[in-house]
Amino acid sequence: MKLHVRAALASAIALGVLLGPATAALAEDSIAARDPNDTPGKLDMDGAGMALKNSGTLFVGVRTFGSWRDGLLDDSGDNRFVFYFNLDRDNKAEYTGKISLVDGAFVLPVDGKRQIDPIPVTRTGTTLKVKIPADSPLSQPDVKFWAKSRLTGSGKCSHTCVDRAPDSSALHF
Ligand SMILES: [Ca+2]
Ligand SMILES: [Ca+2]
Repeated sequence: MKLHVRAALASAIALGVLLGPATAALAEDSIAARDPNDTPGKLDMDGAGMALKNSGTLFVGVRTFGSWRDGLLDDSGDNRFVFYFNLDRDNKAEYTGKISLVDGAFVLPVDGKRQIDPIPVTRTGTTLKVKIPADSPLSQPDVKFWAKSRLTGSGKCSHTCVDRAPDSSALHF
């Protein structure tokens, strides 16, 4: 049991570090949570993480268990990672972004109270990471973040597979 706890902790730390070694070193705050192998299909998330640097730059990201091809998130289809940002301590997200592949690059357009320019997304292996500038309304120390993946494919996902991470809560500092 002790070993199990230690492995889970090490894995959560690894997920935080995936947001970037420089990010981790300079972070004012960082948080990461594992998500179980709980959803069929290729977009089953292994975890989500968030880090706020002293500069005010906010990083958010997710990692999947398995690999998948970029085209799975092509803008012409319905498959997405959806990022939720709750800024005022209620249970609703004020801003929602949906990641897709547009002209060969991943991007996060954001809908919400104020207009925000689409934010570039970086893919490294099975991790998607978004760097949100310090002057964005999303870069708040009390931000709550969670993510969903949505995949409509074949087999068990012929209707739609949705994974949420964390399952029933949000990441917050
Ligand atoms: Ca999962
Ligand atoms: Ca989940």
